[in-house]
Amino acid sequence: MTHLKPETMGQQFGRRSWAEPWKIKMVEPLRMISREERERALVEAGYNTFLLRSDDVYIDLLTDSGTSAMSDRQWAGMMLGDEAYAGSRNFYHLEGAVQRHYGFRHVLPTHQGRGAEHLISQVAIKPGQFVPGNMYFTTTRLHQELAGGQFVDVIIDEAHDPQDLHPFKGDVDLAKLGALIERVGAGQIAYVSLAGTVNMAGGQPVSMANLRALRELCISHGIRLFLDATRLVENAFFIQEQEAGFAERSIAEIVLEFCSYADGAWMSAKKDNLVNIGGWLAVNDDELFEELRNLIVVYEGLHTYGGLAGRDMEALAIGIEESMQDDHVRSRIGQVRYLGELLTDWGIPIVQPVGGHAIFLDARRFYAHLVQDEFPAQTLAAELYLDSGIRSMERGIASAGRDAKTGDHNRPKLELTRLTIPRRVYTQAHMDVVAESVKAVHDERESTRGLRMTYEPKYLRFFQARFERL
Ligand code: P71
Repeated sequence: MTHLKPETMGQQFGRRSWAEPWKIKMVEPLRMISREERERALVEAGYNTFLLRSDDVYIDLLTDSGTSAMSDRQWAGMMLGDEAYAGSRNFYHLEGAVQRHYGFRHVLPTHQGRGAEHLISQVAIKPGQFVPGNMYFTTTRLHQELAGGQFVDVIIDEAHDPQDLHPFKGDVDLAKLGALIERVGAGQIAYVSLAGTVNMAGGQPVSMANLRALRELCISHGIRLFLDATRLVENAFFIQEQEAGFAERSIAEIVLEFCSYADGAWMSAKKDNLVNIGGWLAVNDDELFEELRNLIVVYEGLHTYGGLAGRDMEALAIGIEESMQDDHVRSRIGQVRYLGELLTDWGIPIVQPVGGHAIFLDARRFYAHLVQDEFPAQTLAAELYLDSGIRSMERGIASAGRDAKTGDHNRPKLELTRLTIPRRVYTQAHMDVVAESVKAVHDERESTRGLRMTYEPKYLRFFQARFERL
């Protein structure tokens, strides 16, 4: 065997290395069970990674939602929880942090993102109205539909092609939106629902230029624009890096400008904002706020806690500040990209360009011999778990559910398996182990069989569906 000279990660890519802007103060042991035990656990879970026990998982890349490590400052903040039923001081800290960093006037805490989605959908959608958006997200679309709305995908076509290298695949196709307005009339459009970055497209960003043009189009038709701000900080990183005129602007400044073009936003704070639970909803309009503040007491709690403990709101207020720091965002996305660079170099099909929060394996090309109805992405998630105990998430035909009218499967173009990287949790060595496991599963791809669904729940079926090997 030839002896290769070891090189650091930076040297391999011809640059100086950088490192995470933190050090580790507390560790949580990981456990790896044997291959036989994993096989048993997988059958028991019906080949659905959502149904595995986390004790049976080695490296957990199911989601970046609520799985981040909090800082020492956030933990200290937890001890300063003011658990008053009404008017907790931590609420005012949270309100101030959202106002300062996202720029909206009125703020409501919610138990998590979907709590906020529920409220905004119920208040801002009239039955029969349309809700155009830059690709669907599962919970977002469901709440829009439950409020009587109909989601319409107006993202650019490039977003549906995993190999297209467009730098802003989250952009809205203004011609598609214009055609919808023409067809149904502006009055039949509840609002435009814009996510930055776009989760289901692979964590792909929206450009500021596109948003500015979108804003103008909305204003000219009197249509409101609401943001899904869940991973907006990550979106700002791509604007800073890729869009002309933003290289010298901070992440915080870019986020603030982005939000200035919107009428409000909902947030799953479990992602960008670095907390294990929480969300918020923020709007500018007084009347709209009035209605939301009234509805929140029915579903979430009083408007100064919205389903969160005082300590949760404090950790969230601090998490918002930390999430805006440039060196934090750079190392977070840098880690995702490192994994992406390895897999790309080894010829493993992934969504390109690599987005903000995850590597999305392209299961269609990975398992070219499986048809979509054999659940290639679900199969890949199962095989990865079997190989190494790594947990990933299906984002394909199972996630897309059924057509509300015809009852047939929705068959999305993207059939993906997501390796989602929690923030501040795993190291570069973990990424190496993950990459090698993906490669091992890839090497065995031709002998892999697909799955059949044996149990299908009515709502968001992917969470609890069960499968069997074909
Ligand atoms: C993710 C999640 C969590 C999740 C949700 C549904 C199915 C599987 C996993 C949640 C989001 C999100 C965006 C863009 C709103 C929510 C809901 N993502 N918008 O990616 O990504 O927030 O989970 O706090 O209710 O694993 P919530």
